[in-house]
Amino acid sequence: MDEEMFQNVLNKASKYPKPDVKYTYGTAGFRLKAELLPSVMYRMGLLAVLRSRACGNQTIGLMVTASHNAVQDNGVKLIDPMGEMLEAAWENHATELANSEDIGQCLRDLTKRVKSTCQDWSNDGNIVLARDTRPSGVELVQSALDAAKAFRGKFKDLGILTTPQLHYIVRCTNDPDYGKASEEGYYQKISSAFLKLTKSLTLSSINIDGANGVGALKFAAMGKYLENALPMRVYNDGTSGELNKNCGADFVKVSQKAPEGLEMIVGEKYASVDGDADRIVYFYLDETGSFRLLDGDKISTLIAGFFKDILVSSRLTLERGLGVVQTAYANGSSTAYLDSHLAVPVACVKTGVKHLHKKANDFDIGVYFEANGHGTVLFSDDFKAKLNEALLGAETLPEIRVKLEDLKALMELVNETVGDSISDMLIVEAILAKKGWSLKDWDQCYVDLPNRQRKIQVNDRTVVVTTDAERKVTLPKGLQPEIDKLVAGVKNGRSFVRPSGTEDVVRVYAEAATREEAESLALAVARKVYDLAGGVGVKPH
Ligand code: NG1
Ligand code: ZN
Repeated sequence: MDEEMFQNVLNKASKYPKPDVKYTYGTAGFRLKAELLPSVMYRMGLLAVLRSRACGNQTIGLMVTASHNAVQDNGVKLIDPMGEMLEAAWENHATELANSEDIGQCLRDLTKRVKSTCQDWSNDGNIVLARDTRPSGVELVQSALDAAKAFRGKFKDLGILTTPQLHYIVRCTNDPDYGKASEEGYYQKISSAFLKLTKSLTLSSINIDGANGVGALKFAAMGKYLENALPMRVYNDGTSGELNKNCGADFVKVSQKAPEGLEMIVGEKYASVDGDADRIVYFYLDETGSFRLLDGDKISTLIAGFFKDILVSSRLTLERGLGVVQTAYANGSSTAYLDSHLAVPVACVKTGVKHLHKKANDFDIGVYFEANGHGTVLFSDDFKAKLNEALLGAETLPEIRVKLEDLKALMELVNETVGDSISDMLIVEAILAKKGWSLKDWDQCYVDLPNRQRKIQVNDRTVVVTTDAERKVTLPKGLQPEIDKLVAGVKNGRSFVRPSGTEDVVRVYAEAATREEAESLALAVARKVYDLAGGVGVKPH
């Protein structure tokens, strides 16, 4: 091993001293107050280069973002070669490296370990970096670049991008068949699929809440490629308001009200994205002026229903078929609708996109969404091969060919690497246009059960341990029987408790037949958590 290189890495590291913090690479990578991140960022620059070396010099992505969190926060996630999230074993390497007191030694050991088990080791190392619009991102990217230089990796700083754009670019860099590896290539691929699908259809305009973040910039950029097929107005574009403050997809989903910064009008269509534009939720005002939310569950049922119809009419037969993946946060009505109305199989997995993504691979067409609006669709190789074969078949009837072509365009419109608000919005818009549906028509597919989420501060959130895709708690002992008792007394009641992976809190979810019951069930469960899991501060009331 090259001692000079490790010495160089160590020397440069002194610019980024590690504060007294225990870091964990969680479901969203590292996410903290920005001032606690320079040392982490330096180390993740090193890890990204090492990961690339271990993947035979395929390009690895490094995204600097804290998504829907406050502007003072920031974070970092690594992206694996096919545009997917970092492999689980490497999450542990990331945590180890971020916490090491002797970074030179830790990196030397890690390199040795990785190299010894690696089939296609390369001495090069290639990474691409991007950031959202957080001001702290500029210096944080610089720390990662310093690391890459010291560790003799090659790097490309792509400036400001949405998280899904960077995932797409990483994928295309390593798999050019997927598309052109640039921001422009992204707009071209997605817009041309959208224009194909909506050819000769008239689309009504959409109002987008850009959360004062990168989404606002990139929706506007995409607009230029859509040839006026979809009139878009972007609000909360960052020129005055603060990132994610009283706006954006998370605010709208959790508070179930309109974001600040736009005046809602009855009959108009609205969507909110989050701070790195990987989530989207829709909303509108009904005739009575009530706010109506169409969340990730409504999006996944819309997409699954459309795929179901088109699969039937295109006569494609698939072994593993169409399926939907949800988490425990999915509204009970959405699960019932998929099950009994659409007859589409539903799987439930733990919170965290990587779990949904993995499970979606079990289907030929796997639709996955978190209720908060993060999701996409995955297609199996078998599906792709069958579709292409049917399209090439000389005997394919013209009316079937039209359906197959729609299916192909729909597939190209999807960003399979990760949830993507731009791609997801265009999928929704294309489906609504094809069906001739308004948001109200879509909304009426099923009625959400009223629900409420709460956060409880506890001494140590790891005392809460869950099982059954987080739908039951095993620890603290006695908590689950209490939840069961509370739920039993409520019509259509359901409630679960889990430690957050991204914040230092325990989350409570409750749903019931009425808003009042959902509220009081959430409160009662929150109070039990407070009592049995070591609540701190004021008891929920
Ligand atoms: P945690 O903090 O583990 O609940 C939150 C979201 C997840 C996911 C991650 C990553 C909820 C209830 N949880 O996770 O769905 O999006 O952040 O950003 O919305
Ligand atoms: Zn996000």
